[in-house]
Formats: sequence, C-alpha cells, structure tokens
Amino acid sequence: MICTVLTLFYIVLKTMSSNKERTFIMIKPDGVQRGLVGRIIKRFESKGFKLVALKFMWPSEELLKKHYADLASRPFFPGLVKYMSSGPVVPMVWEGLNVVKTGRFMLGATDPKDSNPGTIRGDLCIQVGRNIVHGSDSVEAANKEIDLWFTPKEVVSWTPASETWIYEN
Ligand code: DAT
Ligand code: MG
Repeated sequence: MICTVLTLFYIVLKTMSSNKERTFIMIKPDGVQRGLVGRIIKRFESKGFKLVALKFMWPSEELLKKHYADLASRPFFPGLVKYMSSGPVVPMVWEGLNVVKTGRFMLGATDPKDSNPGTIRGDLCIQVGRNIVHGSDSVEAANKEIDLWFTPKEVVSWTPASETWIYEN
C-alpha cells in the first residue's frame, strides 16, 4: 500500500516537474535583421510552450565566447563569434514538456540544407553560418545557457490561462 502511494506520488511529481523543463532559444542577428522575430516566437507560442524570459540585447564577444566555449577549437569559431556579435539578438527561455528535444526538432538540423521543410531553419534560411536561431541541445546545456544569459529574477514563473487545455495533468 505504502509502496503504491509512493509510486503514484513519484509519477505525479515527475510529470509535474517535466512540464517545467526549460530551454534556451535565441534569435540570432540574421533572424532579427530579416524581420523573423515574430514568426519564430509564434511557432513556440502556437505549439503551446510557455515563454518565461525574453530580452533584446546586443551581445558582447566575451559573452558569446562563453556561450560557444565548447566550439572554441573549431575553425569556424572566430567567424561564428563575429557574426553573433554583429547585431542585436533575442534570447529567450521557453518552458514545457520535453521542450529541449522538441525545440531542437522545431529548429531543424544545424545546417539548413539538411533541415526538413516545416522546421524553422528548413523554411527560413539557407546557410549554416546564417541559421537564424539557437536552441539548447540538452537539459544540462539549457540550464547553463539560461544562467549565462539571464539572472534568476528575469525568468518569470506564471500560469497561462490555456495550461489545462494543453496538458491533461
Ligand atoms: P547547433 O546550433 O545546431 O546546436 P552547433 O552547436 O554544432 O549547432 O554549432 C553552433 C553554431 O555554429 C551553429 O548553429 C552554426 C555554427 N556552425 C556549426 N557548424 C558550422 C560549420 N561547419 N561552419 C560554419 N558554422 C558552423
Ligand atoms: Mg549547439
């Protein structure tokens, strides 16, 4: 009996916490310059994910070098940092069930020539060095990136009126 109650409690807790998964999505300078901010945000909104943080800023090279630290040894790294710091960007945090993995699917493959039609990159861009949007590739990376781009106060916990129509529990 106790075991059953504990198992049920665990399942409920797990379900609740996974609905709270967060990912870091950022519209890159080319996405901003090409006027695609609204369309990209709309895709995440329409899907049912919850926006919990957003800002408009011109990022420094220093911040971008930290963000892309894992790629520092790659030949395209200097060009990547130059492009990413060439104009304003829109960093965001989106929340929801499996949002990290689904967010990556919605973005499409890194190189738009391999991104399926229907994905953001598949529909809206052409070259890997101008692929308009960033998305975290794991929950761990998401947590690191959210901490890098936002203070805890900038990430807002709230309940959308639509929530009970998006999740069954
Ligand atoms: P993703 O953005 O899909 O997570 P990534 O983390 O491997 O891909 O690379 C970060 C960014 O670096 C990517 O969005 C675009 C750029 N990039 C990756 N591979 C590249 C390449 N071969 N040439 C030029 N830019 C590249
Ligand atoms: Mg990446």
